[in-house]
Amino acid sequence: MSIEEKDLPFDEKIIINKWSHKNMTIEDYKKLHEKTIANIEEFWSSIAKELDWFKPWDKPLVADPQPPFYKWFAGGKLNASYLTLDKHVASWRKNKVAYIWEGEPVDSKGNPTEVRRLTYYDLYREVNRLAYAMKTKLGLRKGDTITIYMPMIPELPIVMLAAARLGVIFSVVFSGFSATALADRINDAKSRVIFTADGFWRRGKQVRLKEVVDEAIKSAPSIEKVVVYRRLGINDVPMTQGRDQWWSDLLSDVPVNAYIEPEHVESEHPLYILYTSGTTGKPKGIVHDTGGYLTELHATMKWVFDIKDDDVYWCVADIGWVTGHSYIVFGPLLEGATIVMYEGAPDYPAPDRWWQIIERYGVNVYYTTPTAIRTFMKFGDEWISKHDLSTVRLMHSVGEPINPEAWRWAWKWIGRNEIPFGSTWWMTETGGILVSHVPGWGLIPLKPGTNGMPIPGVDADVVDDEGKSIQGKRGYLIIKKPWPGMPLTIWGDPSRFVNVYFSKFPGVFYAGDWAIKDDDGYIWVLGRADEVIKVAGHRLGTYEIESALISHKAVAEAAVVGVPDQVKGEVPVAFVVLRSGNAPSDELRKELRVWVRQVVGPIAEPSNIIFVSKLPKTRSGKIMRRLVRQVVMNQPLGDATTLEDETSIDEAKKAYDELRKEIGST
Ligand code: 6R9
Repeated sequence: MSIEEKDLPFDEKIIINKWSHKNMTIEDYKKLHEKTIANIEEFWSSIAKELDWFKPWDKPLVADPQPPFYKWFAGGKLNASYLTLDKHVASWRKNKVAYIWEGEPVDSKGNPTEVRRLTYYDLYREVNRLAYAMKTKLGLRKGDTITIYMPMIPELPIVMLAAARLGVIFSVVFSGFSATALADRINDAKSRVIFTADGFWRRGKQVRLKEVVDEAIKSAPSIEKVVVYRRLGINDVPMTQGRDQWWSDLLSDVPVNAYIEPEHVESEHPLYILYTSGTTGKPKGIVHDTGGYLTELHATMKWVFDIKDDDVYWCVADIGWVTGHSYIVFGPLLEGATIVMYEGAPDYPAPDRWWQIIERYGVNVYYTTPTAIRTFMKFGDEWISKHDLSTVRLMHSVGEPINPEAWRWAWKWIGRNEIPFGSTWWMTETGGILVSHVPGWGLIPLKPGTNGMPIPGVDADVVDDEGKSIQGKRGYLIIKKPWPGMPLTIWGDPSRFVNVYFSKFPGVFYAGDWAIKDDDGYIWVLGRADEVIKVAGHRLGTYEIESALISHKAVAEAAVVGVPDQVKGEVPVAFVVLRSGNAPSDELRKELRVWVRQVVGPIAEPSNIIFVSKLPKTRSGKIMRRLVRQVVMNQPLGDATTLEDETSIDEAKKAYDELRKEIGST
């Protein structure tokens, strides 16, 4: 839901009186913030010192070989698995619960039938056992790459942590992606091993995963071994002799107390690759380092989430996306937090499942999404009002802009109109939160719908086309100085890294988002300035959906645009030109929707497909998606001087109007 400039309630400020210990005025915040960015090396070093390093760094920040390629804490050595596990196991936290996991299935009374509590010691043991098997049986070594395609079960972080222990670089692929998408990601990372499961529960149904992996491997020849965790216990899972192995068999003879010395990796050693969508081309493998990334997570866990040892913390994301990597796995484990993890759908068996979870475990710190909030608003207040959510003392949302109505609803029903509640802006590329309210550092007044301000140590701004800082007007969000969670590069494509992020405004990071900095200096991120869309918070490239459509035998050309949706924020709508010999029909429309689900994944399915005979293009043949979007939005076209054939717009309009009438939607 993009927020129009005119709708921004710039003057509305809410002071959280109950947050007396660290309230701050806007002026004080800005003054202190200035100091933190004046010397980023010194500032971030003071944070990094709070982690345990095997070897201290020689220099806090080194360009290597030149900007924008940086090494944070160069010369330093550490290990992510050591910091998230061994360190706690050597302390009083040894028997503290790390994960409270709830499976989706419920009994006849609606109570969950599977709840697992894993202490730090449990996790430590499982990670060591798996690392042992990875090393001795699968021959995995520091610098190797593996792919993980697993549902929301504790074994997913266990694989991530075991890999990190060995310095093995992992790439998690969201379990909702299709075989084709999975194969692309395996091939790009050249993984030798893939970890998966037989399946998982979603909305009362079993979703099978192993078959998807088998399909992907047909076109991903680097895979030598497949390790399958039995989550569902289904019997007819296809297993290929010599290649596929059950997790339980792999670990059957590994002693309970197996111990693997954590690899002392360089600060800049890649911890993981995470594929994300961009404007064109295949998804980009964003590479995060170890030392800088963990430093940023440590800082944001304290500042943004104000995490305390007696908190129960819940981030509702899926670990397949960056939010889960940073704020279900590495961030909260680094702090020794107790983390809730839920397998299934928010509305199963009834629309109050999430509220039950908050109540059941007494969640104190809650990290949620605008789409979820809007979905619950639609279900009606009666579902939330019957639950005691009074344990929640702090909350944030992430993934897309939050409209003030959704903010107000959540703040009232979950936040009792009294707790800090922000919308944290960041991206796969940034590693951690960069623009936010920081109640653990200094809380400025809240404004419903805003993202807050750049966090300490982060020099973010909004600029015009010339790169000049602007206020009160829409511009581009940029980060002017390096920050520790920044990507190392794009896996296998360093020049693309420079082109995509550091060329629009040379030397500074271009996020690709529209934003406004208001008169108080608060940042409002409005949405993407490129061909990326956020569907229910999931990041997709319209290009990926177009490629999927074009790969269908009936399709000649396709243009996909994101259009606002009341609940999901945005949904993809496709304009399709058919190859000769194919006629538009409802069956074909349906077939194409299913096709996109299969090629990319269910989240990419277009909400509408409109058949046209031509697409609006420039004289040089480039599809003008901006105009297509204006048609769908029923808005004036704006500058259309480069449009080659105006009848293409008239036709698109007519076709879309007809479809609208047919389905009776807006
Ligand atoms: C963490 C995550 C990144 C894109 C980003 C922006 C949008 C994320 C937001 C937000 C407004 C927020 N975005 N958080 N927009 N307010 N609080 O979502 O990473 O999947 O890489 O998406 O999401 O458009 O550029 P990722």
